[in-house]
Amino acid sequence: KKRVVSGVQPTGLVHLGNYLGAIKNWLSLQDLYETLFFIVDLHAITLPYEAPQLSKATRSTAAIYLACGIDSSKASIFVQSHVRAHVELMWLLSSSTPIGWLNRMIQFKEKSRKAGDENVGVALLTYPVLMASDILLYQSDLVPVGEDQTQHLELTREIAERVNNLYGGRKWKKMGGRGGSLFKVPEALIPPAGARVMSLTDGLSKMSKSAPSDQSRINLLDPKDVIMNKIKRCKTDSLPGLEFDNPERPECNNLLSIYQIITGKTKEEVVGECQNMNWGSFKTTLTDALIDHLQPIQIRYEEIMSDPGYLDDVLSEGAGKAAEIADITLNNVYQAMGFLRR
Ligand code: AQP
Repeated sequence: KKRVVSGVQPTGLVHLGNYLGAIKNWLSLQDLYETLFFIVDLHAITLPYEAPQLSKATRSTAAIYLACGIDSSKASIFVQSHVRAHVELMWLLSSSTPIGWLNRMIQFKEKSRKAGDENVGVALLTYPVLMASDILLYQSDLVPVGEDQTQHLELTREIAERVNNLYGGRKWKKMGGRGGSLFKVPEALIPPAGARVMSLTDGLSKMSKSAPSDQSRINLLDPKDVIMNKIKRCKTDSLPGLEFDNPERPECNNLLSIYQIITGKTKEEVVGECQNMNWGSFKTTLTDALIDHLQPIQIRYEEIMSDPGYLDDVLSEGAGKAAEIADITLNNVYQAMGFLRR
């Protein structure tokens, strides 16, 4: 079976974008592939954060994975920092990553501009090397990536190739290894179209955890009345009828797309049902569909959170399975790079 890895940062509340763009797609992946889904807590400290919130958000995100239907008997579910190899391999990889490669990362440029110089730690620059480590440790074949992550995956591929050339093959054999590639070079798994969820208050920017206004996103754990209120107040337009793909109507396209994915209907079905609706009745229809979809997830979430022992067991078993794979890669790299082994 091919191996797939993916993760979400515990930086805040998991929102509809994370769910429709990532977690929901993992459900079919766990049946097709060998999957490892982690909570990338080490990535969550690359921008200023609140320490007491980190562990809470980490548990909560893990519980959300399970509540959404990620199944620990199919996928390994674990916390990134519980598998020490992530940080160790990152250091080894960083010695072969030119600073220029990191300086050109768009996300670094954008996030550092927003955060201001005083708030930009070195980790924000080296973040993509940790992401490369997350992927390469597991010899992953496929990585589901949104548009915003394609540049980072390309960098991962470049780092893998460079380290394979510098230390793999015959050179590794000389060091007592088996030779061949140290890392598999992973491919992107492009998520289904329409899975990019935009902000409720601006159809041109993505729904995001870090956007200052909570009004701009639906969080997976938002209660009924909050969802109702957010949809009621979300940005719309004053054109008649509703339509997909009109560049003049990004909000309209976004809300219809959310409705389509959440109900599992085809685009044609949604057009047939909604094209003549006014905003008032569509908003009610969308709110009902969101509540219907999210309520069972919220109920399962509460059950999981009320049994901490269960969650601990899942995470500990997941970390154990992940570490077994990760340690093999890490030891090979140490050997190939010439480190004295105990
Ligand atoms: N709006 C979105 N639409 C579709 N997919 C999205 N993802 C995030 N936002 C959307 C996907 O969720 C996964 C986990 O993302 P992350 O935790 O690494 O955070 P992020 O990509 O930086 O996005 P966030 O959650 O909104 O956080 P901030 O505010 O920090 O940018 C990824 O697969 C991502 O593509």
